[in-house]
Amino acid sequence: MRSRYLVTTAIPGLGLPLLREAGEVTILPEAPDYETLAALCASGDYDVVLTQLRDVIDAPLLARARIRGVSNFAVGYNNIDLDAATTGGVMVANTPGVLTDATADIALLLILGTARRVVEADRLVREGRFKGWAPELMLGSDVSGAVLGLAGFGRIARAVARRAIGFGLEVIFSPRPPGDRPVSNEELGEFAGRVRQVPWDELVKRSDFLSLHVPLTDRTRHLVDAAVLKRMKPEAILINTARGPVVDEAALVQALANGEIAGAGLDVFEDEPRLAVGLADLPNTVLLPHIGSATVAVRNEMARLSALNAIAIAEGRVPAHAVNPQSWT
Ligand code: 8YV
Repeated sequence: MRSRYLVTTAIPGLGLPLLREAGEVTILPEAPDYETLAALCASGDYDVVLTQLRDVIDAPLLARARIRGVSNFAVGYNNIDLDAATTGGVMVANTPGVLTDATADIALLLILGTARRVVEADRLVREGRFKGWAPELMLGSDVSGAVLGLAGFGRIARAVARRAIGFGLEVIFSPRPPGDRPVSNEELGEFAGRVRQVPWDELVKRSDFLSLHVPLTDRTRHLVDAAVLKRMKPEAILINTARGPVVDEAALVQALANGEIAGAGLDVFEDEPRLAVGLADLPNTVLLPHIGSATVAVRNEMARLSALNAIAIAEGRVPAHAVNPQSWT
């Protein structure tokens, strides 16, 4: 029997042609709600589901599901209950690596864009309020010489560090906030002697730019809450290209409105696509619609990887990017 794939949202590039060559492909006409997706997964009509971040694959859905695996079109997989998948023998795969540089570029863009007030400045020009150069027009803050604190030191954080060093920032990091673990020089590799590990609390206090690069887990949900925002410098800027719920967004709005911190550059939101009340009215923010991986080449690669992962799972092979390879042992 040919493999059967359920694709919750059409993917670009070679993704769909690869799947069609390998089996029967069903593409849903619109993003499914939870009940629809749960029923489709329970139907027994599909071997593998190719999901997006907004598709919630939780324990109750997995308990009813009759599928071999889930191929997520993302490097993050916080939409999937991994323990329940592993217990249920459901293989989960993701798309790491291919979006590292693109996402790091967006983090740098947010650092530069918030520091130099690019959105405010652009708006001023478009609205006809640019009346000529002036010594104090649209003054921002310096990036070179500033301290960049990286919360997390995985692939994307390292790619941000590489860029930031080029821009003359001093880079400090905490590898696994709010916890800690020592990172050896060997592990630091090219960064040994060029970046410095500090405890999470010091990272919060010292950073001019605090950039988040942690996965969303029970431990990192609201990692940046009202108390953390209060401990940041008043001139500090928060950058989030990771996951919205890592930040208490309502507390962030308060902190920005009260001048507890100077600005925020966000590519992700706590309850996407909704924004916390008041966030969009704050001038000291740059807000992007989750475009960290949004280049043509990167999305094509994500599509290719997620299709190859799905095909491997359907054919009973452990995929190249298995998140829980132990699920089949
Ligand atoms: C995607 C992402 O745009 O890979 C991730 O974890 O957040 C982004 O690259 C998003 O996941 C699309 O599903």
